[in-house]
Amino acid sequence: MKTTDLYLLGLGGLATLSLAGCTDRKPAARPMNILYIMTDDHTAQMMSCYDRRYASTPNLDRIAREGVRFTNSFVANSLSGPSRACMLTGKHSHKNGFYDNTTCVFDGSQQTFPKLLQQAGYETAIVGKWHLESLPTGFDHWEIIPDQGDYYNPDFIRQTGDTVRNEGYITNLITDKALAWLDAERDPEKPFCLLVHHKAQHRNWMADTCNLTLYEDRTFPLPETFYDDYAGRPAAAAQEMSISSDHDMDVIYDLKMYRTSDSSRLKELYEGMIGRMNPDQRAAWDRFYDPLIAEFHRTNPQGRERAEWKFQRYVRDYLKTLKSLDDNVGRLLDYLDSTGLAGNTLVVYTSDQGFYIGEHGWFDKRFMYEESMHTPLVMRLPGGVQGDIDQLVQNIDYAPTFLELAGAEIPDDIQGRSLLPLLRGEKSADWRPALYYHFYEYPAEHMVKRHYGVRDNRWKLIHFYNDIDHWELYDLKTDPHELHNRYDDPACAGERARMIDELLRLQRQYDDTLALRMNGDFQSKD
Ligand code: SGN
Ligand code: CA
Repeated sequence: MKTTDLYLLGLGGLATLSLAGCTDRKPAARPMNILYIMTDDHTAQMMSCYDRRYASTPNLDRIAREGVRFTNSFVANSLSGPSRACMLTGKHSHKNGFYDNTTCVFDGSQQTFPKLLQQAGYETAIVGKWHLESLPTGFDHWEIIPDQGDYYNPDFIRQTGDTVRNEGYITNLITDKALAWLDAERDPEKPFCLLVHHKAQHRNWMADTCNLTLYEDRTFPLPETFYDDYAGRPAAAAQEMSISSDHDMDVIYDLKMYRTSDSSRLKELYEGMIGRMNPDQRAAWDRFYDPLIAEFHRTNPQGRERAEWKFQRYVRDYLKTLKSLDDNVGRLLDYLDSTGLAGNTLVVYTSDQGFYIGEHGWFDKRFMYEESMHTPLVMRLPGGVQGDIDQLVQNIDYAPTFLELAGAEIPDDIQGRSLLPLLRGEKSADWRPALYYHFYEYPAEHMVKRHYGVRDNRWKLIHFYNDIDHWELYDLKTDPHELHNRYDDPACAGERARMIDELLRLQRQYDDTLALRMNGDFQSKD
């Protein structure tokens, strides 16, 4: 009998049936609640349980300490909308139909895990960033921000269809709404699945006024690859996500060096954002930034000095924004503790993808190179194992994990794999040997070319296509920063052939027919 069956029997007042013969009557097992917290553009280099160089994230680390840290967690398509669609459906982009942020509308009539959880007796809710163009389906309750939303005094779209401006800072507000639903609005008789989707850490990293002065006395180490020359990697050379380029990382919009007399590509966007602030918020903002702006114009750094000044400002803003995020995750964990829900709730923390913090000289994501494809993932399952889980996992795995936890059937067309056996410490000898990736949003902002590829525990093969036909192969063991493309290196011919076979195998398994056609000569190889 599944846990859900026990629960349903319990609801019908028949719980004792499953305990027939017992003298000591225990309550029926309740299905586990699910609290899924997903941030935007939060990368593992900025989470202290993964990397101690920059951030201190005690609340996020607590989930890992009391549960598990996945050391090899990746996304299938490193961009917000596509990642969310993969997560909701348990399928790669070519199956859920949401390939990119710019041209797609999520088909809300398709199968998603929240809908299947509803059928299994769960109450489902989402608050925060949605970013799938159509309105949410499969949720008993939802309140979302339009598109990317705003850090200050943001609008929220309600289930009634109204768009309502809320006074305050986005990360606090999303958490307030999540807590309000948990505490007073949900049906306490049903297990819940709540998705808390933050706007933070998305560009342009506008911190709460109470955190503005943090980290100003710190100078952070430049990543080893900050001055990458992109040799042997033409797609990496063609991107527009360079910290040093003022076209890509805007001094006004991204780094807040705003004067009405100056101009920049994204100045108007920034004016819209500070224009939303109330007088107190704006006064605190200007009090902090005005002296920095004056200093910036006085020193007017150029060349490498300017690039490194931009890096320091970027990291500080990112960390200040992260402080609110970590504090607010703490509020949710405290609530679970104080209500006793912690003992019966799976807590998941992840991001919609990784992000570059100066590696290769970049911000943003999109590429299959490690810092973007790799994604923080920590989970706390009551009664589950603790420590690190090293298997290769991907965001298409969340849907089947939650379904199995709920005791629901996992439909055959779901492409991900349940992580529950790993969370329960069961043997997993036949775990997948490699992961598949496919990025489509090109031509578009940041100009990262279309590509797909495969990553196993040591090697990575990437094919950039569309207006380029270029293959790359990396040995992550000897070249973890992916600086040396070994595709044409005769010493790697064996690994190259093996990885091409693995790529074709996965493209067939996942039925990515477009990609199979892009393989050129290899497609006929069967
Ligand atoms: C915005 C940002 C981009 C970012 C995309 C996608 N530009 O367009 O830098 O790559 O979102 O991000 S901005 O000028 O509007 O800030 S995603 O995480 O939502 O996919
Ligand atoms: Ca994102």
